[in-house]
Amino acid sequence: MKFTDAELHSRGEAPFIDDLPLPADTLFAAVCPSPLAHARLSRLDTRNAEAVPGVVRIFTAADIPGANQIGNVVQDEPLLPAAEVHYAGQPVALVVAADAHTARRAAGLIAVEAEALPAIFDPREAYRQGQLIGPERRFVLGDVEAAWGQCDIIVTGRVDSGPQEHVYFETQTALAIPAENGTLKIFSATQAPALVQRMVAQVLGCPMHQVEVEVPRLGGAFGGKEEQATAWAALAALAAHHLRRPVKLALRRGEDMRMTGKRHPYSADFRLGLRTDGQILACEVHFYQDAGAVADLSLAVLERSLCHATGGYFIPHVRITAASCRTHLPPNTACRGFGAPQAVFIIESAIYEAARALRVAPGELQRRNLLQEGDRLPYGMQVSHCRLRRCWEEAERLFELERKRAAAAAFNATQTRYKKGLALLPLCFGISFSQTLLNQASALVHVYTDGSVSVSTGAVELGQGVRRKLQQLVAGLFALKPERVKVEPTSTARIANMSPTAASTGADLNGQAARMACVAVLDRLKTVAAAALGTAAERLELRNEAVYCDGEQTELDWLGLIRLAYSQRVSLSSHAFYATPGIWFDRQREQGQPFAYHVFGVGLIEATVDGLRGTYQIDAVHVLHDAGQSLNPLIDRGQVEGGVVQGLGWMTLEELQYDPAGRLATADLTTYKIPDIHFAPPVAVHFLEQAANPVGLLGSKAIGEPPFLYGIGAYFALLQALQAFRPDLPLRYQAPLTPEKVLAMLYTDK
Ligand code: LUZ
Ligand code: MOS
Repeated sequence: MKFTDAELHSRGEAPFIDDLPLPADTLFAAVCPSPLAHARLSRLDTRNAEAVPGVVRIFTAADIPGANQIGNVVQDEPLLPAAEVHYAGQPVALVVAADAHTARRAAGLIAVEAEALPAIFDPREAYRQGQLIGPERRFVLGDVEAAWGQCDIIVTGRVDSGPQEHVYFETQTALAIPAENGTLKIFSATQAPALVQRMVAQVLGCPMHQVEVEVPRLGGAFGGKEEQATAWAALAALAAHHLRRPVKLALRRGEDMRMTGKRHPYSADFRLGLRTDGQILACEVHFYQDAGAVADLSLAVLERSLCHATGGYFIPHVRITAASCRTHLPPNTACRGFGAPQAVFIIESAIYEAARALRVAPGELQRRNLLQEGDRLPYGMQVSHCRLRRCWEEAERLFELERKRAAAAAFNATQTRYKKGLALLPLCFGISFSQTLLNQASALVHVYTDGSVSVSTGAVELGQGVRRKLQQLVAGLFALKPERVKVEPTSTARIANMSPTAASTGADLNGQAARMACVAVLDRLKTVAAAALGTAAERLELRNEAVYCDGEQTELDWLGLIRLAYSQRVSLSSHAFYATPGIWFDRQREQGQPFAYHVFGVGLIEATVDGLRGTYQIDAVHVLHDAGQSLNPLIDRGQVEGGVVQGLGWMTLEELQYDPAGRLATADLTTYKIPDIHFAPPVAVHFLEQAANPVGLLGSKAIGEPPFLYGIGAYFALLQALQAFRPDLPLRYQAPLTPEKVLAMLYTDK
């Protein structure tokens, strides 16, 4: 590979699906969205749309040859609705035309005749009406009822967090190309190629082997393409199947924002009991998750929330109840952190409230209750190799916390217009898909006769650098220069049944499989070399593209060895399969060992609030992060920085607003503000040293999602600054804390 993905990105040369050269007879599709949030469909009047010159055909539910169903976890999601619509923006018809502009214009001319039905936009209201997706779940540890009596103080409260748009650079895109004999090749911007393949086959009523899904790379995903790339690929495939011509469907930003789901908003009630010495004894939380209109991944997200309900703390008596509530909004979905950030915001809010009641610094309560080795989590698993206290202690020293606290206090004592706050966020994030079965991966490695290597896995490159990590891993195992190793685009024809590239496990799972495949080839090569050199295979190793025996270079180099093995008819290819050992979860008892390990760390956020304007600045972020023995510290640093900034955005600026009919009012980036280069603070990233992960790939730890959680500290840094203006401030835990809300909190007494 001449350039890595990172190099291609920075040169502006990384091709996405939208950049692929198109076959000459390609047609273009556009979606007609439902204008209503909940309605009974009576008729789609397509006459005006059909009359537009260039329109080739309009597809509706009646055109689906197989099952009109793309629900994965729960079968509750039609590709195109036949009778009812369940959210504004839901695709009701597909227009195919000679060009995208014509298709879009025609889609706008379809009259959706429908009878409006009552719609719900609030998860608590959905809960009251019994609109639940799946049964309510409950995790219990200890005896919470008995524990309340031992508490000196009990605080209660309500916490809300808002939705978050993924804002991947590349919008949802698919290109379906008919090939010979009724087969289809689909280029899909998906984190889950096997899911797209399965759903397309189901919709078309054909075997999965008729459908190949290939992903060159994604321009970001953040969970938004784990489940929600499927519809667009299936729609393009439906049209290509009928018309026997290539069909491309690429959403525009506004369409994408209106039609796809977000991070789940959560509302929660908490009750936290402590002793006066600051030890937390009991915790009760009730989550109301806003699932949107269909199940999507909501139940899996809910499970991760349950698992992270006590954050980085040990609480001996716990009862967590969680409900996934069906509303008439686009189906909410995976988004970096997958329900853990919402849960952690809630427990951190409870602790902040308790600190106020006890008149101690929040950091004191946090430190006192940090998880340690062997502590039991609400799902029964004991933390092992716990590094949280070590992280906290090192962070206090490394970040010069005492000095920073004193400086902020001195600043606040002298300044009237500006006040500073700082907050720490301890991280404990479980790694593995909580659905045990998804923790599997395979890899296919070929060594060609010129000594170059091809690696295929199920990992999708989404900007997180997984290709680079795999390339480096394989080059290391064969002792080759990285340029000799190519990591292939992800394809269902090379790798079957891959799990989505998600849950921060992409490099972990696929890297393990790639390692096993390489080791199998390597073992064969060593046998060949041992025979040729008249020695034992155990004495041999590969180094610097040559064979070494007992540490001495032999006359056999990499290319010579490959040619020798080929001439002796020894296979230069291998396929390998990896399944994370030791994990399980029992949903009857709500107990198990769902995670292979945990990622730890501590983040510090410093903020300054302008009490006149309500605006604020995040001054600096310091992170001490446990990346294990990092596979690539530069990539991991980028993941930490990006995760932190995305977390800051969720807590501060990013606010989606809907009109009373449930239509997104902030469907572009002028009204939905995300952190930009001016907002983003410097993020100082330190990795915990001497931290090899005994159960990770070459000692590494997963990196993708955990650092997002550090951004949650911003909410509490801001609250602290606000309390410096007004010690009697009525605290509210309602993210995002936009400048408008800051002003309202400072100057109104609600
Ligand atoms: N996807 C999923 C995920 O299906 N299960 C998970 O546990 C998960 N965790 C994080 C992100 N995506
Ligand atoms: Mo994800 S939220 O790991 O797709």
